[in-house]
Amino acid sequence: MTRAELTVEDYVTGVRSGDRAALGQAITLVESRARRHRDLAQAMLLELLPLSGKAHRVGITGVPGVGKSTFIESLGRMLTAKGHKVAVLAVDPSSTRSGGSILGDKTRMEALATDPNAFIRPSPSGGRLGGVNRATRETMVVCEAAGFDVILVETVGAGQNETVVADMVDFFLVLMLAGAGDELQGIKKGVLELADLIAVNKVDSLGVQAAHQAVHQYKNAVHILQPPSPNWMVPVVTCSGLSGKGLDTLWQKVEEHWSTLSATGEIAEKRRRQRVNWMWSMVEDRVLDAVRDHPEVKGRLPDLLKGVDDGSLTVTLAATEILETFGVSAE
Ligand SMILES: Nc1nc2c(ncn2[C@@H]2O[C@H](COP(=O)(O)OP(=O)(O)OP(=O)(O)O)[C@@H](O)[C@H]2O)c(=O)[nH]1
Ligand SMILES: [Mg+2]
Repeated sequence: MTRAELTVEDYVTGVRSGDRAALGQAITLVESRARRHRDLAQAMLLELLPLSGKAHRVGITGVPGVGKSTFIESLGRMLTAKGHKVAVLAVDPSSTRSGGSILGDKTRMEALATDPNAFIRPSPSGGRLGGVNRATRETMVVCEAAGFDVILVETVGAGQNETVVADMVDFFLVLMLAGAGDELQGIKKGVLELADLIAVNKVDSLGVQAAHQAVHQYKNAVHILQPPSPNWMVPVVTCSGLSGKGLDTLWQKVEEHWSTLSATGEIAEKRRRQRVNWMWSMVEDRVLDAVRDHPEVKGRLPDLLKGVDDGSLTVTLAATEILETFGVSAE
């Protein structure tokens, strides 16, 4: 059967039955930017939504080469061995440019990719961050409805992606390397502010002293930041994605975070806030697209840009004219 022939019920039944081909098709539907797919996708999501929400959603970030893919492969396998069903999603709007990294991931996550209790989905290609964001959040719903109880969302630590991912997960994990200041690692202080846990990775290649020093350094960095919750002090641990060392302890922290913050109601509150943020960011995206695509706005734009450029027009006047041309009055 081709995708065009599938009904909402076909998708829902397929996803619920745990059929992987159906899961893949449902995600492709969610990722589609075609108007006719959008209504179908939303109708499907409406039915899947009550079945979702029970999974641990964990975001994982770190600079290129920190070992994210290797880490996720080991952690994923450890979790499936414990009986979990693990979905791995990626948020990386630049993945079309670095197409090689997806290929690399396929080989790096070889064992996980063939694990019947794991499901790996790279980011939708060619998307802007807003689009990738929407698709990933909705893919999460589909995976949870399909029975996945751990969702790992990977993103490259190199820009605004981290904030976007931190705002769609319950737990945000930052992988770091030892022996380099955060400036050297190209990671901004802002990322540490988002962290629920910091893991110094590749500990297998470190001496005891160096590992200890790195932990100390990040503990100091975390210490001066506001904790993400009064009930959660950000732990700094060491691990090795390659050898699997430390992953057990690390996952215990994730579980501990989940049980503590579930009990206080903070997980539920965080998710509620995330949904509201998501709604508004989607409104912003759509409105901005509509304004930019408006034929009359497009016609006026060259003159307005020129005016803003050469200083003959104030920015406020230009913005006001764009909005009025679009149909939003200044008052
Ligand atoms: N010694 C050691 N090497 C590791 C470890 N994890 C990853 N590596 C190596 O580090 C390199 C990068 O690992 P990846 O897992 O691809 O890193 P990544 O963060 O996914 O990289 P990008 O996808 O490019 O952002 C590879 O050569 C790995 O073999 C580790 O725990 N210990
Ligand atoms: Mg990778």
